[in-house]
Amino acid sequence: MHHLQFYFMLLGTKICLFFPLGGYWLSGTNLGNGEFYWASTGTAVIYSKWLPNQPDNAKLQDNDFKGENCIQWGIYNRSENAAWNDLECFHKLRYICEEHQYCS
Ligand SMILES: [Ca+2]
Repeated sequence: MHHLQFYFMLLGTKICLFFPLGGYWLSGTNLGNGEFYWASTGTAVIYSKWLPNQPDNAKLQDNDFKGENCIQWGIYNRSENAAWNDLECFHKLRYICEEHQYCS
């Protein structure tokens, strides 16, 4: 299992008060082949925590009706846990990176 996927399994709890408006970019995308993968490694997204009715690849005027291709992690209802949404990739959001730490 990809480390990032493991972290999100652990983080599937309430993270509400200090969550930034707009949430975070994960490195997940489906650009290119239609299936979601981690752009940082090219590996498939196995674990997911989509909001209800997501991903919806919404084709809106804002995205020239081209749909949504990047995974956003956000909170849409303060009573709900943070979850995923597919969103147009052009938005400027904070992002979460995976860092490898090595023990000596
Ligand atoms: Ca969406």
